[in-house]
Amino acid sequence: MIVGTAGHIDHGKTALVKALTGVDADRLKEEKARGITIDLGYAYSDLGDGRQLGFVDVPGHERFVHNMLAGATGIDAALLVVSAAEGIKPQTVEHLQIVDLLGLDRGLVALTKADLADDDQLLERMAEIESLLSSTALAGSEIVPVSALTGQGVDELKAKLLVMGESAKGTTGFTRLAIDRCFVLPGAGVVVTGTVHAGEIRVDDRLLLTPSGLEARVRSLHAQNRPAAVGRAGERCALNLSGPRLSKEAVRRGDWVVSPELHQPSDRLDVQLKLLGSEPQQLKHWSPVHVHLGAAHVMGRVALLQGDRLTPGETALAQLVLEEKVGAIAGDRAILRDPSATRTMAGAEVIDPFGPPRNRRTPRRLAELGALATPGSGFLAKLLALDAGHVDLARLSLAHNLRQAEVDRLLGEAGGVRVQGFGFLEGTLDAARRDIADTLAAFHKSNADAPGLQPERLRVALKQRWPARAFQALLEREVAAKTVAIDGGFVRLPGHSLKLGARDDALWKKMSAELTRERFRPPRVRDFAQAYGEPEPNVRKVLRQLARLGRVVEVAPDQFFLRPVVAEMIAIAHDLGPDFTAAQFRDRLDNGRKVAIQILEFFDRHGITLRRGDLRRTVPAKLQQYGPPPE
Ligand SMILES: Nc1nc2c(ncn2[C@@H]2O[C@H](COP(=O)(O)OP(=O)(O)OP(=O)(O)O)[C@@H](O)[C@H]2O)c(=O)[nH]1
Ligand SMILES: [Mg+2]
Repeated sequence: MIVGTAGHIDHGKTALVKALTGVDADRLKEEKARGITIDLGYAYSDLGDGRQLGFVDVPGHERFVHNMLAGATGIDAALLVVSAAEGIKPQTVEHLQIVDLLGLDRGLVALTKADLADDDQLLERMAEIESLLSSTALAGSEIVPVSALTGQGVDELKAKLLVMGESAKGTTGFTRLAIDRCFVLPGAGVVVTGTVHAGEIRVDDRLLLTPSGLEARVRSLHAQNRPAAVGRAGERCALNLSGPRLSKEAVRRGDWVVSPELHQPSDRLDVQLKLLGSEPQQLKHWSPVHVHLGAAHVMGRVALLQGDRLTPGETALAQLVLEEKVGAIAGDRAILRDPSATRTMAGAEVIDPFGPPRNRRTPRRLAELGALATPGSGFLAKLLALDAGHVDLARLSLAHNLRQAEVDRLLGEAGGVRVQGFGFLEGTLDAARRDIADTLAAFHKSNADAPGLQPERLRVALKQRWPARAFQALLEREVAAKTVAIDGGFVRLPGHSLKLGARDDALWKKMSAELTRERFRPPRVRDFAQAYGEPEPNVRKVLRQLARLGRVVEVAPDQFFLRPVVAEMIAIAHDLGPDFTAAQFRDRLDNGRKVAIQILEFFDRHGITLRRGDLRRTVPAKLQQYGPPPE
């Protein structure tokens, strides 16, 4: 478990960490010279029995809150430090707000410099602190008077820290580590350090940096300051990385090292936003803010999704629109500070790391976000139960850092079934089946001479409007179940066959006899028109309708062949063996050079033949494209 300090400048955080671990976490020259902490410091205390306490020591100075944030987002428990000599000060309050907004509910308070106060003063301070904590997740936390100078209370504090338990970070998901430092170690190369937020990291793992996408192989690693074969969620690790384009300059604090599966940087985070009650005024839509997430710090704007203003102390759905992409998953906490970075304004919990750029506040989207905001795994059942409820399972896996087995388990628990990449409830699938069948039946009834609906037309004609990809999955399910058929790009009910009007039907009978008789050299549209005294456009219309039904194929403009004849000609071409000429083909069909070449060019266009110079060969995978050749 990693404990992070918090508290006002000069209240004794670094001195306390030293008293607890023996390590001076102020490592910078400037820190030593000024006697203040500027950047994050790290210290570990080995207790000899395998147990260990890890500390992140943060600066208290108001100008370095951004550094404090880079450390605080990875910790499991807070050690709030308040000087008995000074009591509650501005960064005591701000750091506590941050800890609370991060959702940390484990912590202790160290009432430091106890040697400078008498018992009455200590009791008074403790009462003040208790009341400050009471409105936070740390309400009721123990307050331990300590002195780094005399050693009073230090052992007691250590014992209490040790029983706070284990890190709650899960090792089951894909790996992600938030980088807070990057440096070059002579002889080793690029080293990054940070907290593993999920999963495990092993030597030789091939990982990616988010958002840059740079490749990084783990050459060696330290976990909690010791050489290790594996680093686990909840531990601080140092990774020695190598990669083709990796350098110290290419890595920044705030980048993530992730499993390739998890690399999906985003600049639109849909969140549940809580505006602090201490804010002086309402938060307006599109306010600029500093956003701190993981160890990252970027500028962004708040798009409010419910109303145009948010009242201090209230919570609402919002989209954080960032100036740079970051790595984020659902459940991550972000802290928002005002544009001049002088105060903490709000906290945000990521609900969907891939917020849509458009339609982000439609009723449908708000219903989805409301379902997603349900705590625990209950969100999935709620999403599925929405009208036209469906879940993109690949997106779910990425957004929640879940492996496929876990996604399937949760889907099962929520009563859902997988159809290709989507999850649905059975009832939803039944309704979609009826909707598709009813819509097609109605269409066939009023359009008896049309072969059916193109898929996109069908999608928008349904009672229930589905996104294109979810509809595709539903439609393929219907095709597999043979409740609908797709012919020549048209969806129809299996029982529907095209009915030509009596006139057109008579025309087709005459033409089909000719197409059979002269099967390799069939008459063209104009020939039919002249022979039967029909207007050309009508002949063309009838033949095109039959083409959509798959009865004829338009091999060259206005020249239609019966479909089985096309299959027969493919078989003949194949029979000629590899590297045949147009003349050989023409001789077999006996249909003249011009038509033979038109047919071969049609084959070339459809990938049925490959042409090199004057020679062609058939492509085995394409031989059945027009069905089996007739006996
Ligand atoms: N008398 C007394 N002095 C202390 C104690 N702890 C710290 N100090 C002194 O208080 C000063 C500040 O201590 P630090 O530990 O650097 O304070 P800090 O909270 O880390 O300060 P920042 O990191 O800059 O926010 C130093 O001069 C310490 O020697 C204590 O228990 N008793
Ligand atoms: Mg310090």
